[in-house]
Parts: sequence; C-alpha cells; structure tokens
Amino acid sequence: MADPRDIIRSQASALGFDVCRFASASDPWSAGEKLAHFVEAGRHGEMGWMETTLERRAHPTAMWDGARSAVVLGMNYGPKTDPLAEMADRSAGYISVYARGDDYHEVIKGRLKTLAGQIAAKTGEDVKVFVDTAPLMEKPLAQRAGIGWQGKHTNLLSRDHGNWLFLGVILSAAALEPDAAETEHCGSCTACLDACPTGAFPAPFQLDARRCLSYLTIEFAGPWPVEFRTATGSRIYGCDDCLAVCPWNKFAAASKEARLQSRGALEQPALAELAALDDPAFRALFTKSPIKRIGRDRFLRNVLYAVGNSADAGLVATAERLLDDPSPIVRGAAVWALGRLDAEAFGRESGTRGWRGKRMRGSEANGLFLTTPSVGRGTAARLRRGGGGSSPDPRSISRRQGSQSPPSRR
Ligand code: B12
Ligand code: SF4
Ligand code: SF4
Repeated sequence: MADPRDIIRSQASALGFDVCRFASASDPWSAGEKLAHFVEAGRHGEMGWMETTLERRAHPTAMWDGARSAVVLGMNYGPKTDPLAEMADRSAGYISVYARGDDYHEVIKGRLKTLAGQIAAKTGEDVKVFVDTAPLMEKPLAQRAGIGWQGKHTNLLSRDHGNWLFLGVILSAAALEPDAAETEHCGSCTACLDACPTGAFPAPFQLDARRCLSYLTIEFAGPWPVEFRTATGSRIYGCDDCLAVCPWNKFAAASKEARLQSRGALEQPALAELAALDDPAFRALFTKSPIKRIGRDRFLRNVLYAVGNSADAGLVATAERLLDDPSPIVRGAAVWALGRLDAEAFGRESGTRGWRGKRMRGSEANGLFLTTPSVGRGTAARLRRGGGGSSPDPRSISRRQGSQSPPSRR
C-alpha cells in the first residue's frame, strides 16, 4: 500500500508549503517544563495568555488527547533585500521581514485547513489545525519532525532555508510514521547572541521576551523603559537582528509565495510619512498586514522612538506636532523624541507647556526618561516648521530616497 505521507507531502507542496515532515505528537518531551520555567521566571512579560494556556501548551496531547501524529509545515519567507543593510540606516523605519507582506496567519491558515481535510480523507482519522494563535509549541515539534533545530536565538532554523521559515502544524489521530528529528548545528557560533541590541538572551537557547524588541514593538502596550527606546534604533515593528546575522542564511532563498512578498512601501518607509498617519490612513495602509493588529497609537509610539533615534533635524517638526496628539502614548513618545532630537525646541516647549517646575500630566511624563539630546543646540532655528500635518494617501507612503539597499543576499 502507498505511504500516505507521500501523498500528504505532494499535497502540501501543491498548496505552497516548502517543507512538510512528520513527528510523533504523543511521545513525551521536555519542552513543556522549559515553557513552565519561562513563564515562572516572568519572561513572557504581559503576554498573559501564555500563563492562562500554560497547561494546554505543555504538550500536544494536553491540547487534544487523541493526537498521535503531527504534520509540521514550513513556508519560506526569505527576503529579497539585505535586512542588515536596512537596519543600519537610521533615517528610515525598519519593519521586520515577516511583516512586510500579508499576515502569515491568513496566508497559512486556509491552506492548513485544506491540507487537514485531505489528510482526514486519506487516513480516515480526525485532524486539528494550528497556526501560531492556538496554544501549541510549534518549534520543538518542528525540530522533532526534522525540519530544523532551535538555534541559540530560540528560533527554528534549517539547513535548507536558514532562519526565514513560518511554521504551521496539523495534529492527526492517525499513526503516521515519524521522520528523523534534527540535531543542533550551532556549534561554537554566537553571532545571534552577540547581535541582539537589548541583551535579550539570558543564556544561549533562552529568551527573555521582556527585553526583546519584537515583544516591545508588537505585544507591549505601554511606554518603554528608556534603555529600549534608544536600543530600538530604527526598528518600528518586530526585529530581525538575531535571525539576519545567522550564517546558515547563506543557504536561504527568497520566498516564492506571492502573498508574502514585501510591499515596497514597507521597505525602509519614511518616518515622517508614517508619523502622519491617522487611524483611517493607518488601517488603509496596513490592510491584510499583521501590523494592523497593534493599532495606530502603538505603531506611532514605535515610529516616534525611531524618530528620536534618527538624529534627523528634519524630523523635529514631526515630533513637535505629535505633542498634541489625542493619544497619551503618542504624546509621551513625542516628548521623548523631541528631547533626543533638539534640546532648544524641547526647552521652548517645556516653557510654553509648563513642563518644568510643575507636575507633568501622566502622558507627557512618560517622555521624561530623557537622555542627552543627540542633535546640537540651535538646530531648531534651522528647521522648517509645520509640515506633515495631514495624513498622506496610504498608497503614497514612500521609501526614503537613496536608502534602498541593493538586492543582495548574504
Ligand atoms: C510567544 C512568541 C513570541 C514571543 C516570544 C519568543 C520566544 N522565543 O519564545 C516574542 C513576541 C518575543 C516573539 C518574537 C518573534 N517571533 Co514569535 N512566537 C511566539 C509563539 C506564539 C509561541 C512561542 C513560545 O511558546 N515561546 C515560549 C518559549 C518557552 O519557547 P521557546 O523559546 O521556543 O523555548 C525553547 C527554548 O528556550 C529552549 N530552552 C528553554 N530553556 C532551556 C534551557 C536549556 C539548557 C536549553 C538547551 C534550551 C532551553 O527550549 C524551549 C522549548 O523548545 C510562536 C508560535 C507557536 N505557537 O509556537 C511564535 C513563533 C515562535 N514566532 C515566530 C517569529 C517569526 C518571531 C520573530 C522572528 C518575529 C520578528 N521578526 O519580530 C521574533 C523572534 C524573536 C526570537 N529571538 O525568538 C515564528 C518562528 C518561526 C521559526 N522558524 O522559528 C513562530 C513559530 C510563529 C510561526 N508560526 O511561524 N514570538
Ligand atoms: S528579535 Fe531582536 S531584540 Fe529580540 S532577541 Fe532577536 S535580536 Fe534581540
Ligand atoms: S547565529 Fe549562530 S548560534 Fe545563532 S542560531 Fe545561527 S548558527 Fe546558531
């Protein structure tokens, strides 16, 4: 009789998955204990769902006791451009590679459901589908299936695809023969640990999400401690440093999935234009994008931290305009950005708005974790004021001129 896995693999490939492998979903593992340790240590920060779903996440059978096999899928989202070159340019925003196309949940979910239906029909056994939002530990399952290994940066990387791989899992009640697990191939390399701008790895193979810029830009709602505001540089949604420096990316290829292709406007977008987005323009620009989920105010907070790090005197007017934004989180970030960019303008606004010698309102006070302004005194006088007050046509968000990196791959 034909191996049902061959048919499942070819169906997965036809649906656009780059990898499809099989693992036991019922064998014991140590990942659940490590997850418990992560949560007990508070490393999940404000992701309260990690606490509330802890028991169910501990093992696939805790999710569904009928699970016997896991069909683990990978989809390559490799970039065409060089993220390291883009990140080095602080004058434009940096949006992580995974978020430059359509929301991968939406891209993958429908195909997983289709494939799950095909697996159920083929095996005659029940199936359940998971993609990120359901409480299942996908990386250790992918390692067990042999797709790759969890590197020192904790992500799953593969010999064939490097670091740019989305994961999805289908659990099946059928006993499908497992593939061989992958072993770890990091060796003595520490490139990802050394590259992290916030020191988010307490030890190799362990992450403290509270220090991770991906967590801070996406999951964390409030104003940031100042050390992270400066460390974020130009990163305004997610972070790719630990992935991008990995030497295994030399085997990676650009994604062939049309819906994961980068929207040109999200490669090195101009900070002034993003800072001018109101709510409708934000929603229009990020239709179908994962960025839409964090909302305009949190996004503008991130943009303003990048404005504060830009050392671009041309952005002082942008920060000043947002001092009057209706959102407290945006106002606070604008205060901080202005203080970083221009001491004179900050002093003038302080005087006018009574920030000195009086109690600051809570929102502006969150901007007062100030460091030494990085643009010299007197720059304000040279600035053109008042521009950028209205929301742009979302289709017209432009790349910063002259900052486009060459389409090279490392
Ligand atoms: C929560 C979460 C986050 C959190 C926490 C990240 C993390 N590393 O846990 C935050 C918001 C920070 C985050 C960021 C990112 N995420 Co995320 N995230 C998740 C999610 C929903 C759950 C992960 C989880 O369970 N974490 C809990 C911890 C305990 O898990 P862990 O780190 O894997 O723990 C292992 C190791 O730490 C190790 N370990 C622990 N202690 C010890 C001790 C020793 C001695 C040893 C040897 C090992 C060890 O064993 C643990 C179990 O395997 C998954 C989807 C899913 N359902 O799995 C996506 C997922 C991991 N994220 C993904 C992506 C793409 C990202 C980002 C790259 C996005 C970006 N560019 O900004 C970053 C990467 C940051 C990083 N370095 O990890 C992809 C990763 C794909 C891949 N190839 O690995 C996933 C799988 C989503 C998907 N379906 O594709 N994410
Ligand atoms: S995503 Fe960025 S901040 Fe988070 S661990 Fe990796 S390098 Fe550090
Ligand atoms: S950068 Fe080095 S240590 Fe980090 S995951 Fe890649 S090979 Fe492993």
